[in-house]
Amino acid sequence: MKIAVLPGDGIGPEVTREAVRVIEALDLGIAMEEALVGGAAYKATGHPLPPETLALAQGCDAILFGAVGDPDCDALERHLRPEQAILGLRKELTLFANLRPARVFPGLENHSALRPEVAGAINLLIVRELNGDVYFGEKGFRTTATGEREGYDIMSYSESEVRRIAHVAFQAAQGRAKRLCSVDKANVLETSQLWRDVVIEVSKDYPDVTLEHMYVDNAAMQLVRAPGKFDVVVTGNLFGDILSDQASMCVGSIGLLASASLGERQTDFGTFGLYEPIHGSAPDIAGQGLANPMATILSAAMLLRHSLGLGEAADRIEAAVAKTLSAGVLGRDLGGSAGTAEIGDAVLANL
Ligand code: GGG
Repeated sequence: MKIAVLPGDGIGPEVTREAVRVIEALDLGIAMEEALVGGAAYKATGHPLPPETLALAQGCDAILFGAVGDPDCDALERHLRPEQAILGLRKELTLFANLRPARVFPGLENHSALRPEVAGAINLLIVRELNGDVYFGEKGFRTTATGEREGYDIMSYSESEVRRIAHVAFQAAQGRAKRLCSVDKANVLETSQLWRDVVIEVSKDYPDVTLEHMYVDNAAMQLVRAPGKFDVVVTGNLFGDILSDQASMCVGSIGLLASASLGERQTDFGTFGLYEPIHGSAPDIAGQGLANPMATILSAAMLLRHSLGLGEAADRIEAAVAKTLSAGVLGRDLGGSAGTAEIGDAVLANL
């Protein structure tokens, strides 16, 4: 079993280090190899996703990813910016299904960051499509006939792209409370009308799952009003990016939200995938040992479960995180004072 470790930029290396320590402590016989990605890779090689990093990722069973984004790179052309590395990995490796679970951890139910009337009920899974939408449609910059500057990003989805993510979402719902909410903007967007039509077609294969449709603006509101009403949410790349950050605040902090990006490739042990915290590189606190590594540690748990078939080890990590939170070892994002290494130490002690 081999994992590619891509720490990236900003707080990425700090939080990834703690997740690697946790995997090592479990002594599972997993080889890990590190490579540059994002702004760090651009600075060293001139490319945010160097061919050797992509080759390493392709040759492993799974990827543990930190975060990308570096203000030093803000002035670069778009194809050289750090964020292109994660978009490139998702596209090159056909990782089209991003699973973003959000639930209130044991020990946090009464935390002041949470609204007590909804906290106990929140246990949702956002299934975000990752290979289409405005992120990958034609984009550009032009000057109009009147001399005005104009930027454009084409939003497009093909039927097959919607169909394959819909299947993932229905199957996820079958393993949970059997409720699926498909989020779109079908009253305005052609892509969303296609999305809705295809999701309805796919639903015929899953008669045991209750399907509802919600416009994205309403979904944003309902996530605040009654997040406990959602089970599985399936949506496009852009809406999923925004709604999952919003969902993270329903459960306390973005520092707790892990994610798995999966495709169809199978390894000897499970499904090949990339695992990353949903947060970015947080350059404002980088290098200070302040970031909460729990989202990355929980991403490592998802990696062990989905890509390496090590469900028991994943359960141990999740239990150790819950115990750490219950013991009041909280990062600054949750109103505590524990630093990155201190949280990592506590999770290790609780394994
Ligand atoms: N670990 C998540 C991360 O690095 N996010 C930075 C980013 O630009 N992400 C784009 C996206 O998730 O679509």
